[in-house]
Amino acid sequence: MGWDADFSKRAQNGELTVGIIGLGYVGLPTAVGFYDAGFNVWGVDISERTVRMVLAGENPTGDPDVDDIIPDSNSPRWHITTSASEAVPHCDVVLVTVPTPVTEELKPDLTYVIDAGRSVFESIVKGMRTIVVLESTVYPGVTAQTWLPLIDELCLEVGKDVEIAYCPERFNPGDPAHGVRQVARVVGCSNSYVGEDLVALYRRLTSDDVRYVGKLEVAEAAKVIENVQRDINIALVNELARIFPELGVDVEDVLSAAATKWNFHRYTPGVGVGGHCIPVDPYYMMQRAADVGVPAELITAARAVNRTMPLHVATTINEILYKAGVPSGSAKLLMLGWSYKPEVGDPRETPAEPLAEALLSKDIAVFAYDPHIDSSQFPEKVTVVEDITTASGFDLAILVTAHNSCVNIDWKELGKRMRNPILYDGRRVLDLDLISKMGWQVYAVGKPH
Ligand code: SAJ
Repeated sequence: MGWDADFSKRAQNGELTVGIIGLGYVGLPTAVGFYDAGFNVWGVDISERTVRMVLAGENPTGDPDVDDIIPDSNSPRWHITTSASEAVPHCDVVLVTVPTPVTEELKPDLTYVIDAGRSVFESIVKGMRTIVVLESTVYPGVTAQTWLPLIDELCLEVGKDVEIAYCPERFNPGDPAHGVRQVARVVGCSNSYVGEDLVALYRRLTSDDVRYVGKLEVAEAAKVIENVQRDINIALVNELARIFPELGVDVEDVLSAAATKWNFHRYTPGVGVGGHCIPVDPYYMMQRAADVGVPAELITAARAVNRTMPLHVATTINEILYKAGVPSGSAKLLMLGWSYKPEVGDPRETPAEPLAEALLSKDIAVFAYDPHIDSSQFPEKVTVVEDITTASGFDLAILVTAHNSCVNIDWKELGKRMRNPILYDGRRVLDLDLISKMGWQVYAVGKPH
């Protein structure tokens, strides 16, 4: 099996076995997607808990879009295991969807990519020309740099025992309109015949555009800069959100006015940029640029603006509390939302964390309400509020995540229970005129005090 002249036809007929290594936010929906498209699927995860839950039809990820879509483990086309060595020999194609976080020093952490690659290549049946596709976000050059030495070490031969390719995941948690069945893909591979045949395979998965873009590095670079561009765009509006209040101008008024121009792209300032994509991927590009001696000055500067937004907001809030006469060391603050984005329960890189740390360092007691986040996922020093309808005694409430459950609360009743009814809209989504008529003092990121 593996790649041969009939691969494209077998892809079109669903006569391939697809392996997915890593059954997380991206891998599990991908495995389900290929199963639903009619393929024979082997899903592999090192976590016994994940395998156990998936086999029981339960969703081990935090993404509600994955609820209720997991196939029956009795299906002859659905195999879930912790063992790559069991799965890989059955597979024509193996997709690797493992995390690529950054270290504490903000350097790319490729251990998952290396370990997953090794577990696959060790299990390859020689002569099968199994195609191994990396989908995780990396910087240009990583797939070849990490996997080719492993292939050599195991005395495998590209073009005979194995083929490698790169097809970046573009999965957007909590956004069913851009799930694995709907989102456009690009494929990079040094062998154009293999690349074009992988296009035929991915076209069975997604209804959107799929194209071969050339060598691995082109597809690796495309994915990284997609998110770098987003980080820079958000950094621009966050920097403007610091400037315009000093000019007595609300940045949201300016951005809405500018957005009347046909090619102005509207972004929204906020308390910060979270998630496992946007605040992480720029460091990959920065690392690669440093490797080749061309400093990524704009990318680095944009990252710094976004990383320091939580500190900027904490300083502003401290000033607001001081002006309100709240005695230092006695203030109690309520954070509405903890997750990095609305309607998902994902605390990864959430700006809520550095915001809470900055507030606590100013002797402000921090309480947090987020029905999407399990109470065990909050830092110890943050007091979890389980029921917003009884929460009381706070000096300031800040909207950190625009969950419906945090935006559509009974502001009038909460105002009555506040010690000081002061509100800070950290996501610029609230009707502050209406809420101020309910007796709240209202502030917001990018809005003049
Ligand atoms: N954010 C802002 N202002 C904005 C947009 C976002 O402050 O105008 C913040 C969000 O609050 C969040 C962070 O940035 O904390 C990231 O938001 P996001 O909407 O980019 O959400 P992600 O991280 O889930 O990004 C994903 C990415 N998808 C993939 O990597 C496959 C990204 O490339 C998509 O553009 C994005 O979803 C999307 O379009 O929703």
